[in-house]
Amino acid sequence: MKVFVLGGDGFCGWPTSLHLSAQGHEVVVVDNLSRRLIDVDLDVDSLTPIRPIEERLEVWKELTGNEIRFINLDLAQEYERLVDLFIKEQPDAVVHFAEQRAAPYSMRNPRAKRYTVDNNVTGTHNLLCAIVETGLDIAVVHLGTMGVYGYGWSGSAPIPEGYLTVKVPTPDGELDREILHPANPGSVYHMTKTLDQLLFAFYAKNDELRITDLHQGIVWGTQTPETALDERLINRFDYDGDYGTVLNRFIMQAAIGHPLTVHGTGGQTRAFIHIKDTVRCIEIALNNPPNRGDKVSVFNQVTETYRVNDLAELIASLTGVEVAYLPNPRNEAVENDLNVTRDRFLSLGLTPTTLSEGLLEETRDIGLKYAPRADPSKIIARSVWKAGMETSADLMR
Ligand code: NAD
Ligand code: USQ
Repeated sequence: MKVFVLGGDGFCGWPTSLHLSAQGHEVVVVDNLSRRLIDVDLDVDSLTPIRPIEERLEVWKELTGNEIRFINLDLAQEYERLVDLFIKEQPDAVVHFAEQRAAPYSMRNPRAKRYTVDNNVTGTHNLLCAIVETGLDIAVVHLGTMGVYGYGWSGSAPIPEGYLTVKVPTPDGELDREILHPANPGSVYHMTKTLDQLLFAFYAKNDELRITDLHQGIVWGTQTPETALDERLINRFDYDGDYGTVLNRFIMQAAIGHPLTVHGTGGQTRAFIHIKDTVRCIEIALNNPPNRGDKVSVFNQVTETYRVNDLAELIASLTGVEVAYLPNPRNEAVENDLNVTRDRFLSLGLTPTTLSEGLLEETRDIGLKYAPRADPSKIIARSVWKAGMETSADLMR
């Protein structure tokens, strides 16, 4: 299969590109390198020493003989180039990772809010519109998020895979209907993913595009078998207050002896998946596309759920580091239950990597090994959800 990986230089996109290439697919990475520029703007760096995309691809070819091409293109800004590229290359499928993905960054200031909406919504729409304009039958696999469902909306009822069956009262009795699960985003970033869902629903209905939307939980870990082949292929590891996600942040914090930064009580329950399983899920989704005329195919791409506080206590007990309960900079439920249906990937052969298997390796091979590269001043989360909210950065003044 010829696969375009949009956002193929990023944390999920890079290991996915290598995995698909290793499976024998022809892979083209399309990325505008905006994520690297945001690092420069925020004056932060990946904990792991990531190499320029050109060098990454040269090393991959040198080690495996497999060629991955790179095209620097802005999905949200360069519509005509995208159309020309599709006509010239005729890909079979596109994996769409190319969005601004950090919730705290999306709440940072008006500029970041507007950038996140413009970049994510226009990028996704450009992709769909270009497929229709070219008339090509390109299957789309998009990385959505568990956050589209929100937390606690339906109490302890399991979150279904995308669709909810409801009863609609009418004068003639009740109608059974299947609807997209109500959207309940918790940040401007998560809101863009709920808007993506509507774009997909429309283009699947109107133009019969074949679309898979993967509602992924928080990805943890760093390496896959392919990125671990050579240090020059290493995946990125974000730990700063905007882009670092909770479990990887705790692993890095423990490695440098920084108190673990629990927001609020830590009663927030979230869904997680290891990066090794992310790449496998994408491959499974590519191999099982919907047919033309089908509704959007939705998978919940998660393997385990944990309460933030339990993760912190677990890592503290393994490493001896303290847990710090900090003011929560986010406007989110203090605590929530989370019960997620995740049958589809399991039935298609996914064998999950569990926290108990991967945590020690991650702490040793990434956290401790690259600890000297950490800048502790970048750890505290400073982006607040509403003006006037206190953060732990305020306490440190
Ligand atoms: P990332 O920021 O590391 O990677 C995104 C990549 O897309 C970057 O390389 C960036 O340069 C590129 N990009 C962004 N806008 C672009 C544009 N307009 N044109 C071309 N390229 C563009 O993010 P990630 O962690 O790899 O996440 C990838 C996708 O997976 C995102 O859509 C995110 O919402 C989703 N996701 C991530 C996680 C997670 O925990 N990392 C969890 C659930 C879902
Ligand atoms: N949290 C802490 N301490 C920290 C960092 C986070 O307690 O140091 C808490 C947050 O307040 C939140 C939870 O941990 O309650 C998760 O935060 P996160 O930053 O790990 O994850 P989130 O902001 O939800 O975003 C990440 C990715 C995003 C993806 C999402 C999947 O950045 O791209 O869509 O996970 S999900 O959460 O399932 O929607």
